[in-house]
Amino acid sequence: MRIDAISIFAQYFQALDLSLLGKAQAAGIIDFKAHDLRDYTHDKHKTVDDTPYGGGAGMLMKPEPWGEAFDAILGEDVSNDADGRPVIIFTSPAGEVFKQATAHELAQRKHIVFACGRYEGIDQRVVEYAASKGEVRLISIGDYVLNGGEVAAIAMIEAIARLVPGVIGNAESLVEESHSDGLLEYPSYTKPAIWRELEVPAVLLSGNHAAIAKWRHEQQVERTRQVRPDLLNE
Ligand code: JF8
Repeated sequence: MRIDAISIFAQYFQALDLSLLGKAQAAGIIDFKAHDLRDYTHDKHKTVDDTPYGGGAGMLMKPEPWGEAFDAILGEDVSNDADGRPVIIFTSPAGEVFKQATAHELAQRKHIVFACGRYEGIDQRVVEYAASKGEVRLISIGDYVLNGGEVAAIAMIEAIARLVPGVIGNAESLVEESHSDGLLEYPSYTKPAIWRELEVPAVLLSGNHAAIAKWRHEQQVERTRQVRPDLLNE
């Protein structure tokens, strides 16, 4: 799988060289590259922003550097077969909310490009232009306000990459996740059995695997009911 990210803060993506994705890159499973949008400017000041038509607060990202970045990264022409067509994700608080199901869908793709805005966002024509190069999606990581799309893209890349076969060391973790679909995790304990007078629930020390599975499922349902009742109706 190929993943590109376009941003004026390409250094953010160095976080992905750690752990998981770093190993997947070394193993050749994922080919990730962060691109500095300013490399696609031509003026002395590497300008990427300008004032909005119609007025309003703040600055917008101007279209020209984005157009050049997409041309360079995606080529002047793109394959039209559904499988190889890149998906271009604009991180946006106005997008559909990213879910585990979104991560599973995107983990099937061959090429994903993240367009990470800053300021008050990107000139809308950039979204239209990107649609001539691939499948465009506007995606948000949740209902809160960030200063730009980089942190959102990093979260999505980590969620997607760990679903790509060979990336996660522990294939069992993914199987277990798929069984506990839509519920919060049960509480977990390790040694010692008593720590600062706090005991591990006795059932976990019983060796009774059926009882343990039942207890864990009950914990999941109860936690979900208390903290995230919305998940029980999805
Ligand atoms: C941004 C560009 C976002 N969940 C989210 N909150 N805020 C953002 C976001 C994304 C892009 C830009 N400001 C300027 C905020 C996502 N995804």
